Amino acid sequence: MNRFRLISFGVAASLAASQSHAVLITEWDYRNDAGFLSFENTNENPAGITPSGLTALGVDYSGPLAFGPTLDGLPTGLSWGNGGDQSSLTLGSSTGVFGDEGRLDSVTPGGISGTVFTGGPAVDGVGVVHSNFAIPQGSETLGKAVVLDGLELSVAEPAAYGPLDFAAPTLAFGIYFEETFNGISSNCPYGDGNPACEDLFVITIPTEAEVSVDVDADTFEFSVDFRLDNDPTTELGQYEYTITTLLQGVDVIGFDANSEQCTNAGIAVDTECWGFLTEEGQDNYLAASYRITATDVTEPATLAVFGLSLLGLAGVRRRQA
Ligand SMILES: [Ca+2]
Ligand SMILES: [Ca+2]
Ligand SMILES: [Ca+2]
Repeated sequence: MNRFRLISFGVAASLAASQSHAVLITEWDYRNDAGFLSFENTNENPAGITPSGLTALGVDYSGPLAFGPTLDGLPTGLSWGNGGDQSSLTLGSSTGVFGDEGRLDSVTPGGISGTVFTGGPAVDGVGVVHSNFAIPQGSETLGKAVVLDGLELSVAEPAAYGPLDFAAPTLAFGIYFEETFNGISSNCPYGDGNPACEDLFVITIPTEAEVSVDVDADTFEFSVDFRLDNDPTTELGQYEYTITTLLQGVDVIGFDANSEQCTNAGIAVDTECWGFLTEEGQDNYLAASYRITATDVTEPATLAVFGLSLLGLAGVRRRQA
């Protein structure tokens, strides 16, 4: 009994000691912008794909996946087709308001700034609109694009640590587009064929992200961890932060590893992949939002939380099987 008390006291004392100088960042200012790093038609050249807009928010790119000092100067829109009969992709921030069938009412092209609280609700980020309209036969169509998505954080609270700028891990998404034939809806490769065959975007995300998908809820999430200081004994190093990006508003579809869709998108062998289906004849809004959570890396409870998230992933896998 005495020994147990002694050990308990020892653990409590050491926890208290290790946490006495821990500083949790509770509030962040953020800037998020995204642009097309590259794009090509189905013949693997850029002919017939017209870029528009430019990223200009000055999002810092000095993170571990740096592509340059800032994200500025990348196109935010792509269009294909001729004259008045065009389809397009537009990167922009959503209002966060969902309209009929989960789709957004409006999107503002370009980046977005705001405030996000650690452990708080998700905040608006830069999403994408696919304006999906019939284009003339023989037109070039989009085949593949790479989107560079940058999130820059600076510490707002505690104020004593601000404004500590931090370039969160830079993400490069691959988008592989399949423009489907619209003629006979009973022969559609994907979706319900109403009002015509839905088009498909298979996405690839960086290997450092942890993916969690709920196909039934049409929610695609991925998380990336970061630290303000890699030394856990320092006051800023005791917490690891996780940025989770949520993509919502468009039907999510899963594909088996080594399927035609995953292989065409360049997904590694034996790796499942996911896509988004977009309806013909309308604007399809895929909204992006972010949330930030923190974990005390000095607490053994981290292991329990990690174990639970693995169980969650196992559940997702089972549902898709
Ligand atoms: Ca189409
Ligand atoms: Ca189609
Ligand atoms: Ca439909």
